[in-house]
Amino acid sequence: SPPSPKQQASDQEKCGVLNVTKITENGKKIRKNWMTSWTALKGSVLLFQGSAAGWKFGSNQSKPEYTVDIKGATIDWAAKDKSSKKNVIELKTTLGTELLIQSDNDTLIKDWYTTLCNTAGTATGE
Ligand code: I3S
Repeated sequence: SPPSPKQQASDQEKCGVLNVTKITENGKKIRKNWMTSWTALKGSVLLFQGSAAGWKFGSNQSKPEYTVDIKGATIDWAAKDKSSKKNVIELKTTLGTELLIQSDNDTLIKDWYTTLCNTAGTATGE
């Protein structure tokens, strides 16, 4: 039977278009490469999908998509020295991956900030 509207709502919690770059991979600093991505949060898993050719998110990537579990991740507004862009969120996972997430839309980015904080925090049981 098809999922109820309630089930669908809990399966797909939030999605939208954001600018994103990975800055650290396995604890090692990597070159910034800002990309516009379709972003979806499902449970504590954040999925980024590229549409443009050449969309690449760090190394070891065969598909134009990237998923990261943000359970227990540290979420904060990025310090000025991390980027010249406005509205930049810094996300550090427990495995030492660091991402920057950005949008010029103030309302949109604040919504994401709240959602990401709640998701990372709730998942740790704090
Ligand atoms: O932190 P950085 O290195 O100043 O970041 C900028 C660079 O990645 C730059 O690319 P190239 O160094 O490959 O030219 C990007 O175009 C900029 O967008 C990066 O800075 P912002 O401040 O936009 O995050």
